Amino acid sequence: MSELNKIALKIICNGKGILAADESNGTMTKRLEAVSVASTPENRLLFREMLFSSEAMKDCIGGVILYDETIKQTSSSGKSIPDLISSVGSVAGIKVDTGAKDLANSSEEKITEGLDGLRERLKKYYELGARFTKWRSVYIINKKFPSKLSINSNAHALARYAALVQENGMVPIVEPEVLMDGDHDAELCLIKTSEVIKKCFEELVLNKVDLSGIILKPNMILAGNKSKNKISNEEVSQKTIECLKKSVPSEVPGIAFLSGGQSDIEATENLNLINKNNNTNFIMTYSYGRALQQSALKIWSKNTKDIKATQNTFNHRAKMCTLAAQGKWSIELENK
Ligand code: 5MM
Repeated sequence: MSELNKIALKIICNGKGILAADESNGTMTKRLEAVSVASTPENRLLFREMLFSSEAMKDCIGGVILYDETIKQTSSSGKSIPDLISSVGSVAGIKVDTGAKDLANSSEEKITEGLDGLRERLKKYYELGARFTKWRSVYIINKKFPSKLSINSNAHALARYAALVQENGMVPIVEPEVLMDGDHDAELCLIKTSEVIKKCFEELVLNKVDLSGIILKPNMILAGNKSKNKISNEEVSQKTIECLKKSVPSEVPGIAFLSGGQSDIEATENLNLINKNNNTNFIMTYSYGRALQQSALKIWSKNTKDIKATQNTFNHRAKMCTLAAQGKWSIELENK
């Protein structure tokens, strides 16, 4: 077993999942202002530190994806944030892309940037304690999109990123996200997501990336958020498994889904069914941002001094997601 494979398994085995807390300052500002909390470096740290020091970290959260600001911050106990995370057996990770920019000659679409100077930045993040990384590509979807240009360019960038990350002893999370926005049906999502993922693996192989040392972070197969043809959670799970079976090479140890704008319960229920129906060898778990944090943020905003209530809310969400990652979640446990 390679070192990279060991790190990947440590992050996602035994029902553990990933807390995506890598919102850039722009996104975090939107999230905090939506609940009337000022977005200062101190408040961003305060909220995140509460999550990282909660009880559920030990048994549920195998890895935390950080943003550049957070990985360099110090916790109230004096420990660095990566040390705080590793002290409970979890692994610190870092978002290394520098964001999605307009794609030349297809301006409705995006290309994720961040390759310039990446090798040097990776060395610094390793020294700070990161052992895995994340790079997210985003794709709009309708009959015309994503275009071949967007699929090819983003896959190329993801693969070059992943190769550099492995060269520096860290596990790359490869995140191609086909967005939920639109009135498309789930069948189109299945077709387009399969095409996107297949192209990513073609490029990963070309770049000689060790597939046993990556984690794939895809979207689930869903109808668009404005679609009139919604499908059941059971169908979501079946179509998602069908897509991954067809497009992901068997060497990949695990798949950690993004929540993508689903409600926290929906993201949990869908993950649970995916695991109940999982007839592959892939570990299927979560790498949720909003679906793990939203409820805790809401509680915190009511009284920013109430650390206990905020942590209790986060603990419950993380426990529910970890049950779902084992196919053991139920609505009764959810409402207990
Ligand atoms: C946590 O949010 C990440 C994006 O932040 P920026 O847009 O500020 O760069 C995002 O990549 C996230 O990790 C994934 O989309 C998963 O989050 P969700 O909320 O979709 O589960």
